[in-house]
Amino acid sequence: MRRRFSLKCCLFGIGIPLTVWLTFNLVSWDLKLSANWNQPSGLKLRARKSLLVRKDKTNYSIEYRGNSPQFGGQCETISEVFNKALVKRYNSTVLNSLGIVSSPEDQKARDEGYQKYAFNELISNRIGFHRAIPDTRDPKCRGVSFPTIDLDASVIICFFNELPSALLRLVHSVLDRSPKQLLKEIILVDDSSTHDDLSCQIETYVNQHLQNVKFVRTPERQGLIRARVFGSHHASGKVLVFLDSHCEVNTDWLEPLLIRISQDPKTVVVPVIDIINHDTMEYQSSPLVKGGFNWGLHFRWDHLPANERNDPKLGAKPIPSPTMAGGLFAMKKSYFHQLGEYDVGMEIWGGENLEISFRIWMCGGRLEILPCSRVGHIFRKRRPYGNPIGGDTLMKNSLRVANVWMDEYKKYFLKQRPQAENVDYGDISDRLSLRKRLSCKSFQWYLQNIYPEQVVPGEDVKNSPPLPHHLPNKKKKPVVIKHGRLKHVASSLCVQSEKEVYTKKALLTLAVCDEKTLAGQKSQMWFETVDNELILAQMLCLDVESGTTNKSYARLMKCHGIQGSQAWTWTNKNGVSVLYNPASGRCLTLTSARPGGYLTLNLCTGTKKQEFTLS
Ligand code: UD2
Ligand code: MN
Repeated sequence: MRRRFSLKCCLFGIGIPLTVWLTFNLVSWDLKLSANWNQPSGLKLRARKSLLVRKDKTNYSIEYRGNSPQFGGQCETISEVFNKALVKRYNSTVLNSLGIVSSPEDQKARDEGYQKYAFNELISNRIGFHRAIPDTRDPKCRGVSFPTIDLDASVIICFFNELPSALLRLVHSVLDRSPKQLLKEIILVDDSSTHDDLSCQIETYVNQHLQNVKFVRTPERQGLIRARVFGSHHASGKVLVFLDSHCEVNTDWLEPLLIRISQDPKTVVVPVIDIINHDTMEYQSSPLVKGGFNWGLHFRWDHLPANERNDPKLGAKPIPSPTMAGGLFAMKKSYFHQLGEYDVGMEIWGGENLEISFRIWMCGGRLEILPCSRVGHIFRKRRPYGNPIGGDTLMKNSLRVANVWMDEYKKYFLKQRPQAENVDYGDISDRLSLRKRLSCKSFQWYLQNIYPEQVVPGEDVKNSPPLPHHLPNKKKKPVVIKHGRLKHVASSLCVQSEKEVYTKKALLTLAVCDEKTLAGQKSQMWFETVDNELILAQMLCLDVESGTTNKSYARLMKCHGIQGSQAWTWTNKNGVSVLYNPASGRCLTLTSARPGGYLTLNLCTGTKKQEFTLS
């Protein structure tokens, strides 16, 4: 409401004189900047064009120059989350039972959080704005003294409808873990979030409590690509560091990035992207890999070639990478502008990471992953936001990439995505002239010199297959720490499978404990592992059907080794020892305390129906 009102006011009250003034300024500004910068960027060309040619796009041009629109006044209330988070510090790197769901209100908050953000809001809010995280760097990176660095960074964080606790934990992690002299500022770009109240609260919090953090807002939703360009135009540091809005930076994350850029201003650097588990918020180390892509123009991770894998300096040495994932990288501001910023004809999400990667390598730069810089990111299973312009923005953006950068190799993309033939990808002439102006090399050169591992359709397979996008941990052999019967305390009954121990999807039930026969030794014997799995008869894992449905049954599934639905921790709730599944926030519960009673997952209330032992 507030926002609509202020926009209206803006449009009718000062809109017309403002437009005239901005039109005038826009033209002289463009000329000024073209003179300052060696290469005028695609954005400026497009902005000028759109001003002259497409009236409906006038606002779009203006927003790169104007101040960000403000809400009319203060937010009515600062919510609980903010007040609590201000004073709290979560000092452990282990999350224990933070995700426990013990009331219908908890359950509601958790479910709504998944809906809105596609990760566990309950845990994120309970952690607050500060927490300790494990230092995931190779020991070779630690304890080194850094040289004097003659650069400073503007950290640009664009967000659309982000959960405040996730965003502000990132902001505080940057403030807490970056040397003051190297951090020029943090720029928060609100890409016209529609959660008005939260957006206003974030702005108020930032203005009241944080120095060196600028809050700017796009007047209308731009998508992450144009929002980043918008943010970069507000930056005054020598280096731009882009981060997704649900990250946390790790110890000494900034120094390696800046040092490398100061050695070579045309090197674009990427930290290792550690994994923040979307269900549990646990911070986990990622393996060292490179960025690649497939011919459908999806980003993927590739193994390191053997010579790099066996290099004794691995872990501390830069890893040249054919592409970047997109969300986290640093480059010199002057180089960002010189190289043509981003393709601002791209919409909302997707493809810009491959575009900038190709551009960097083909136009004389370099792209590296720096293993001594670590930043965690919440990898989600889905994008929780919509797209106001409709259509498949990844498809449109990828078509722009293929047509500008891929020369004759674009046919492989079109073959993979035949639907692309009929998609309008807009005008790419600015980007084609940029490519010419920068005298960029061919895509064939890029494939031969930068990405020789890539298999071109029709050519022989040369190298090992790619890794999947989300880097699941490798399946390890289970390490058993304890074994025995899983007993329900009050009834002294034992948990076993409803079917044979090797039957997948079988539900779990209670039975009279059989401690005498050989069959009982097997069918009621549970093995607890270091990874918090409970494996029946060393065969199948205790698993839950689904984390969010109201009543989910416990069942046996093949062990997948990535925790989640198969992780169980012993937790004390109201003096009762319960088996808590962090991924669902729920506890193992009986339907009834008699033989044949089933086991389900329920709110952790600490009742007798949830009290178990392994003995
Ligand atoms: C990955 C990248 C992401 C981007 C994307 C391809 C990582 C970790 N993330 O997807 O940065 O390169 O691939 O385009 O490599 N946002 C806006 N406005 C919008 C939509 C999104 O500001 O209209 C923000 C969003 O709040 C987030 C960032 O852009 O901070 C990236 O979006 P995402 O997290 O949904 O992308 P992700 O991680 O799936
Ligand atoms: Mn992201």
